[in-house]
Amino acid sequence: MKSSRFLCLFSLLALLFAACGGASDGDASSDADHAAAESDMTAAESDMAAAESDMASVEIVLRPDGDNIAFDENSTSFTVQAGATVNLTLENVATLAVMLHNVVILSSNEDEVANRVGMAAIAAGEASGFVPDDAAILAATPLAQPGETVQVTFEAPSEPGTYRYLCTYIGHHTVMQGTMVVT
Ligand SMILES: [Cu+2]
Repeated sequence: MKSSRFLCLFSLLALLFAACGGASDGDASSDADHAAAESDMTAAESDMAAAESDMASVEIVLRPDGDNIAFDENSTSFTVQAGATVNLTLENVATLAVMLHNVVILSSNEDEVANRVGMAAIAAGEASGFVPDDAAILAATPLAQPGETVQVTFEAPSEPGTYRYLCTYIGHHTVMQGTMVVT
């Protein structure tokens, strides 16, 4: 430490200040810049890979609000990219035997369509899993018993917008709804 200080001081006296401080600092910082640029590039590459895999598929988990006929507060809306592959999971955390649920995703956000599908589901009955044959249905999970987890994979609409989803188990469709936002 002492000797390097001495060397530096000596250089200063010899009017070689630039050579002592400047030049070596310059080398060090250009090495650091180089390393930073390389790590930036690595970060950019991994960001790109992440973006691509986001585009490829997205995991969505929905849950009912305990034993209430409702989605929980984190399950009333989710956002996906247009055209993304959506792996949607419904975790039926209810414990009451009557609390069966599903998730039926519609190609519309209109009350009229939601009501039509909800009513048709009741008519379609248990054999259909309460999923009627309706052109407005984009995707639907099977019916989940209390404690059961069900899943459906579908492609998000290519058109950005807001799409309704609902549980079509008997008596649930008017109150157990949410919206899928496609960006
Ligand atoms: Cu339900």
